[in-house]
Amino acid sequence: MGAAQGGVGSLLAAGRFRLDLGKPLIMGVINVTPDSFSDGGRFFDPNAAISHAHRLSEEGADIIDVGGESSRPGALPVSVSQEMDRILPVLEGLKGLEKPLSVDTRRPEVMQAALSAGASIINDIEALQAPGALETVAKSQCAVCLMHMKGEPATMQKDPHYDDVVREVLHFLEDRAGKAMQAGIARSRIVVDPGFGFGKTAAHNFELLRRLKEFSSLNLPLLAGWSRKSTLGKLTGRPADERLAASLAAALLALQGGATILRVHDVKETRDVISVWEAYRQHES
Ligand code: 9MG
Repeated sequence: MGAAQGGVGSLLAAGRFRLDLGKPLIMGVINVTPDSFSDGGRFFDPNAAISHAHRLSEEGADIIDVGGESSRPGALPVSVSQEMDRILPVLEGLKGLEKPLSVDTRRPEVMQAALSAGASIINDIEALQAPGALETVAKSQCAVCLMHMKGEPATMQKDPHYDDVVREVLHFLEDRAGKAMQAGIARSRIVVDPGFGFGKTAAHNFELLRRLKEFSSLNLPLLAGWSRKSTLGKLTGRPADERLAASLAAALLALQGGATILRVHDVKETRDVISVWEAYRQHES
């Protein structure tokens, strides 16, 4: 197993943090939006977002991911200033938290402001394709998550098509990681993510999950986000706040496929899944 992919001794360099990739990590989600699909705006108020981040941290989150723009299917973009107004007070309020803060944004201006406010990871659903994004991340020491998305959140679920979803997503991530490294972002700072639910049908999402091991060819740590997603709603017929069991099942399958970072809403329960997974792995012959 390559040094940056995960496994004993490999580390993710994220600003002043070094995250051990030898065991699965949990990224806890904080949506500072009025219209999130998963928590319906419960953390739109900065104080509510800050308390929730502390709670997720106490429950065992290794990373806190703060987002000020909804990326749910059908969501419309917000302005740069709106996005900053939402996330900066939360980052400010979390300065004392001894955990790396990640910011879910695709805009270089927001990335720069977030990094100055103490963020150590940029989580970009557009994989640093916005003009200036590669350079902004390159000149910092933060880690970056490069995610695959086909289309834009507003329209991405309108009949997405792939000839071979795994090949296309893999090729995209390889290309974006290559561009990031050419721009000066060290391999030890890069995470990749197939982007479950972003311009993909349920069949595409399950094909990616079934063949997740193929992503190990990239030799980079893999992040998976299945938590409460609509594919799980379609399967179970349940609303977002009743998708815990389905989310945990998907998290376990993602671990089995080689994911090293799980982006989740339900940290405490995901911690238990990881404990079972770790015990199972230790006793593997
Ligand atoms: C912001 N966001 C929503 N879902 C996500 C996922 O699956 N991965 C990443 N990296 N970010 C996500």
